[in-house]
Amino acid sequence: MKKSKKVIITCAVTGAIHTPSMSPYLPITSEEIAAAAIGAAQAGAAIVHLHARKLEDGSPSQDPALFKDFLPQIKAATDVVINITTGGAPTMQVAERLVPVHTYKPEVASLNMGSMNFGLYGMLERFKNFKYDWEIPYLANSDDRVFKNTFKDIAHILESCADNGTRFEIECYDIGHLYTAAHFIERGLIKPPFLIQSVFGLLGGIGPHPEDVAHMKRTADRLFGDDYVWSVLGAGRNQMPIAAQSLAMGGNLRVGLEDSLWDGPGQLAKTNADQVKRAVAMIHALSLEVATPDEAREILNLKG
Ligand code: KMH
Ligand code: ZN
Repeated sequence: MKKSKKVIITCAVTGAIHTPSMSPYLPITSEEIAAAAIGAAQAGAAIVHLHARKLEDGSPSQDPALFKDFLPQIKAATDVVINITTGGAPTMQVAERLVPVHTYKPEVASLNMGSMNFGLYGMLERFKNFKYDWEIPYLANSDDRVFKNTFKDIAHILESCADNGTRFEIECYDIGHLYTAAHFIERGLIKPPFLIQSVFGLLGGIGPHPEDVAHMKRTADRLFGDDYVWSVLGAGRNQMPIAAQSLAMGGNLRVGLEDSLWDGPGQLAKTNADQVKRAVAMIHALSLEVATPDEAREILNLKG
């Protein structure tokens, strides 16, 4: 793992997993997404990971016109690194998922390293009073849905973005995804430093146990040596415990309402910045430092 005293905080401000009725604080409109990203950057996030949502019902959308409504606002107010999703939502086809990244050629884009079950079990029971027609089927049908990221899909994403200078946030939800990343590195389609984002605690992927975290890092160390920058995210209640484990092991972290709606037990996070502030406090408690966007650019060798 490439080590640094500076910890890179990524904030994923809205995503596509949570639905609007789960939290009044989930950013939906361009103003809300811009304000969330700017607030996260001001609190210490070096990178913001961005999805868009339809105004009328908060459903996930990869319409580049929606991104156009918040990207300039974020860029005008901060120097935060922009990271645009290529995951979109598990219901979308790859061609649709790629449009915003092809349009805006960001410094960073996500890249999901395998097809997987993406279980949203439990959310229907935990949350009530869904307001929009799409929310209940979106959650209920997750038990028969595959988040499709075949080798062909991954190669297409890498090849079609090859001239953009975009670095990928390589999302690894299980150990096999590290080996898939190694395969694409061997094919020359991904260049160092590799930003490995390990995802823990999503149903369908690796669990959040410290043994899982240790195994992920140990395997990444063996496959990528000093050529990779390691970041982690924990789903839901696992968010801060997973972040703490990464910090203790010299890694980086991702927070944000895409990954968890919570700011402590039973307490909905009112802003993305609240979660970033928790992460900053943990970093300082361990006598570590928070990377600025420019320091993140240097560590990750971004195009700037
Ligand atoms: N939703 C996260 C677990 C993407 O946008 O490409 C992973 C993610 C997917 O961020
Ligand atoms: Zn995402």
